Amino acid sequence: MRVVLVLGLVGCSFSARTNGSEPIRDASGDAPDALIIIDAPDARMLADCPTPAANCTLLANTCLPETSCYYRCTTNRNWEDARVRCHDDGMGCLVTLDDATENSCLSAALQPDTASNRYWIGFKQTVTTVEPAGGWTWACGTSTFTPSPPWGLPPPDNEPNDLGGNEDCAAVVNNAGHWIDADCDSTLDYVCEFPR
Ligand SMILES: [Ca+2]
Ligand SMILES: [Ca+2]
Ligand SMILES: [Ca+2]
Repeated sequence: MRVVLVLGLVGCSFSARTNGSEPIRDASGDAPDALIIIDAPDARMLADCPTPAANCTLLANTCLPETSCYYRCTTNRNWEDARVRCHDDGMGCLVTLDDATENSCLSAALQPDTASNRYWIGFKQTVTTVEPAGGWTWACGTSTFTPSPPWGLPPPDNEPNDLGGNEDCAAVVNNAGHWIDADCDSTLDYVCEFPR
């Protein structure tokens, strides 16, 4: 019996003995293989990205399309409002930057379009007794990545610097994926990330 299965999630082929509870023995005593052929697709099936909110644009197939859907949102909001809008508009979370690849790709893709040349990410200082670099956590996820050198900007533009004692939210300065700490009440563009 030839059984052909097409699976969308498995990128491999294999054969197996399948004839019910016991293998059929041939004259040699060996059980012949009933071949299951699994056609291997080139890419796994991906869920559609949610429809962007009115002020947001989906970055379709731009950065890590098999991992996440990214949205550039251009209605300036403070950090907390941006965080809530990503969630309530069904676009996931303020982006979690997991590594240099993700950070660099997004900053390069967004540079021509981001009005203020910077955007909120999901990094916030939740413990402010360890200024300026301690106590930072992600709104979603557990990334330990920060750009190198620390936050990407060499001296004299050291960041984070808690300028004015009031900078507890992180934004990307959109030239080479450098980060800054900024006043959470500042109103900036923001980027949402929806895991696929
Ligand atoms: Ca991410
Ligand atoms: Ca701070
Ligand atoms: Ca700063």
